[in-house]
Amino acid sequence: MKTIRNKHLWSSLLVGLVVAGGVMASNVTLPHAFQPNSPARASEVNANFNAVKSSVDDNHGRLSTVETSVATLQTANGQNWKRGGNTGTSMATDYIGTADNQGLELRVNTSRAVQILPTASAPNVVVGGSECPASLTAGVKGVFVGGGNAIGTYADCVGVAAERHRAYDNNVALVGGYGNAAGSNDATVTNAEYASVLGGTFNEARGRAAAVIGGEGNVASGSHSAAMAGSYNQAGGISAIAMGVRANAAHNNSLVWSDGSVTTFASGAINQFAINAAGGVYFGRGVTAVATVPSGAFIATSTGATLSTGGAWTNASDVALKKNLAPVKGQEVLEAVKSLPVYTWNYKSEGDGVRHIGPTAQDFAARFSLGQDDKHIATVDADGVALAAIKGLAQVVEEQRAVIEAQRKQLAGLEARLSAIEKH
Ligand SMILES: [Ca+2]
Repeated sequence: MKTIRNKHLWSSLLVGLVVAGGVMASNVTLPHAFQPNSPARASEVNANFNAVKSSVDDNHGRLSTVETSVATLQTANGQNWKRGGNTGTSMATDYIGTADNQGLELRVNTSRAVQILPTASAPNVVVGGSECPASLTAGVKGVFVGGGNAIGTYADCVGVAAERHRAYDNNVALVGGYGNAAGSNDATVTNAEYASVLGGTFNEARGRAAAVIGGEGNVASGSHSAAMAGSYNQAGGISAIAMGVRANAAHNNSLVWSDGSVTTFASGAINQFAINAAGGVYFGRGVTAVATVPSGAFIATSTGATLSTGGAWTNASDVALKKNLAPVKGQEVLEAVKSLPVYTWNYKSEGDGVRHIGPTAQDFAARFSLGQDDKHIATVDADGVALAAIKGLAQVVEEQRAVIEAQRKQLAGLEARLSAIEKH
């Protein structure tokens, strides 16, 4: 065997072997060192070579492991979500989230922005920070809590339950606002599902499928009820609606609107539509200007007809609203009235004991041809017929009075003549 006498030659050989592999070699401790002018035994040289071979073999194994890991990482990298967006994904199999019973949290600038919380079925989604966190009753599912105080700008809400958004039942939603609650705060999370509060402050949608739309201090406790905007409204009846200020729709299917001029304004019966409006009520048709309720009117309409604050229905009769004015012969109207049947009767929709008096619309129309059809009698026409008949009757009376006066004068003349005869 050839003898190697130079230690530096050994070092160059080892470095070359390692660098040729492309990786750093592990440390090698050579069992023998050779000195200049000292013979190197074959066994010692072989031992050194064996040590080098063992190290090279070890590095080979390590490289194989690294190559396998790199291949695995390359494969995994192709499946990761990328900042620049992915291609070739499938909603059926690809998703961001967890595969176990752990939630997912999104943060910005280290602050919580969104929490997605797992349940046995529909997850709960809470948008907002942790400074003023929403309160979700244990066991609820399918809940959505949007911004509002959940964003967490009111530090004083921490520890004050009423100032947090609260979700008491399954599948409720609190979209925004502050200190709102959806669902009923009781022992079950299924008796007021689908309730929601759109916004506002300290509103509560307690009934099943109930809703509050903004405002403050509104409560919709009836199922399918709604308290809409305004403040301190209550919708306690089923499918009831309360609007304005301090309106109380306590009965089923009632709709109550109040202006806040009173402490409370409540429905009085089911299926009732109740309005409390100190500024009056206006009904318009095709109105493009401001709704105006004249002084002295409670209900005004775009037709000009009103209900006075004293309780009198008042027809529109302004000459400016009229055309084709034609004179009326009072005695002709009187003759028609004389032939007009007049009855006492009751409406079918009212009780038999509620009696009225007047002609039928058909008899009225047959004689006067007034109004829109022969099914109705407008009060303005009935009044007009009565006035015209009165004028006709007054004319008759006046003519009779003239006859009587003439007869009186004739009688006076006769009496004078008779008296003169009797004196003779
Ligand atoms: Ca409940």
